[in-house]
Amino acid sequence: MRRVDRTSANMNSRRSRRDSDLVLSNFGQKEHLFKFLVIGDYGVGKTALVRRYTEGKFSSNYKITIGADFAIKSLDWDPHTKINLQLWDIAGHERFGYMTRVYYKYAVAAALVFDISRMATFQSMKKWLCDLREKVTLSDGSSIPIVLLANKCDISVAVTNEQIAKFCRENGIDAWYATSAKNNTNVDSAMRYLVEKVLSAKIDGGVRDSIRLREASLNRERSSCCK
Ligand SMILES: Nc1nc2c(ncn2[C@@H]2O[C@H](COP(=O)(O)OP(=O)(O)OP(=O)(O)O)[C@@H](O)[C@H]2O)c(=O)[nH]1
Ligand SMILES: [Mg+2]
Repeated sequence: MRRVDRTSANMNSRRSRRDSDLVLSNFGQKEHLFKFLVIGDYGVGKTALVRRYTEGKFSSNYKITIGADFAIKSLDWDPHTKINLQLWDIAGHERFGYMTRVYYKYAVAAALVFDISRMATFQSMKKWLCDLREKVTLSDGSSIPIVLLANKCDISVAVTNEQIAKFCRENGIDAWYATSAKNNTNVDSAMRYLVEKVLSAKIDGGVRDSIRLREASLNRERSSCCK
């Protein structure tokens, strides 16, 4: 996975193409580039999920993510559509939190990840959700599609399905999956769900222009969701 420099200037200068765009290939095939975020507390398995999805690999070693990494996965969605997913794996440790605004920019969907064996990481979901909704909206003011991932379902469970379903109901999250990066459980399905949501929301054409990062002053209006 590629490490992302922790300054917006470097990030912009290193981009070879826009974060989210639509191009027509020579063969009349539509090609999309979608930026997805993977967020949640440290150690919940964000990097492991991204690695599982993009490389088909898993390691039991924990190597903390510094700042953010990203990885690309190309999907031949249908005979007319190719999708390049840019998965941004955001460091979960609080000391990197000050950069989330930059990392979230131009995202069109997000996976919120917690560790199903650690209740505290589930309780943090509200904070991550609020942060995301405050900082990223579509041009019509709606929030980007979100999926909740209860990761490490291959080990002991500390959060029940009922608790997860209730959280989703109360917070407007339409889907959640019990995942295991280790056993490759539901990782593809969760990502597929997000792609379908983005495509069906018809934000695929000129996505970049349809996403805007809210200014700090606007954020204050919505900050109540975390209270
Ligand atoms: N059993 C099990 N272990 C997992 C799973 N996913 C991740 N892990 C382990 O959990 C630890 C943390 O995983 P990471 O993917 O590095 O966690 P992270 O969320 O990226 O953490 P930060 O980079 O600090 O934000 C590692 O030791 C992984 O091997 C899983 O599905 N099952
Ligand atoms: Mg990581």
